[in-house]
Amino acid sequence: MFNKLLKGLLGLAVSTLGSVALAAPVPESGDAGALPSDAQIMGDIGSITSITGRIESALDVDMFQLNLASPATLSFLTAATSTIDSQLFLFNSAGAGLWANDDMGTSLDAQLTVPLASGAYYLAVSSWERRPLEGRNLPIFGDMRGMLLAPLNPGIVTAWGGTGGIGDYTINVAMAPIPEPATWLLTSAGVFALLGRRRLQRVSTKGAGEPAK
Ligand SMILES: [Ca+2]
Ligand SMILES: [Ca+2]
Repeated sequence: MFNKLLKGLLGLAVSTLGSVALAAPVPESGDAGALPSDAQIMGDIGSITSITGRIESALDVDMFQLNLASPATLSFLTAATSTIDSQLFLFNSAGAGLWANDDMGTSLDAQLTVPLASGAYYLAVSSWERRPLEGRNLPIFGDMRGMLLAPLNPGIVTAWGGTGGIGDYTINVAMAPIPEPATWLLTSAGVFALLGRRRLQRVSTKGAGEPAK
């Protein structure tokens, strides 16, 4: 049974490596839209290692729709090779703001690292200081440097305000799965049961070799 478990785990590791090997950089196709209705559809986030594109005018914003198959901590990091003062914005499947960042630390490159449930999300990239607005034309996020920002206003993104610089970007994508508590409990219980059984087997084998009292 222990060998079976080991084989199962090795199989899982090999299939995980296989899926990682299939992940690839994805370029912006033409000019990605700026709102959920015309965002570029990217599919499964696990198949993407990076997104490359271009902010081609002072008003350009690129939005990408991503699907997360299971809970994970996702990292979107604008690479230092990018030639814009990048900002990253994450929206839920309805287009409401979740998280934003302009600069992380002393860098002008934006970064988002956040735990997320499975589902559809919209990631937008813009040049500072082009920012998302909700239906009343209020900014969805504030404009503070160096930190992860939660939304100021809960409305969904309907437009963008301000202008930004022109240039290229690369957003590196990384994903660390979050095990579901129930799965962990079941796995731990299984491993403890297995270890307990092996220990009992050892004790009984040892006991069999001892002289009877
Ligand atoms: Ca673009
Ligand atoms: Ca920035």
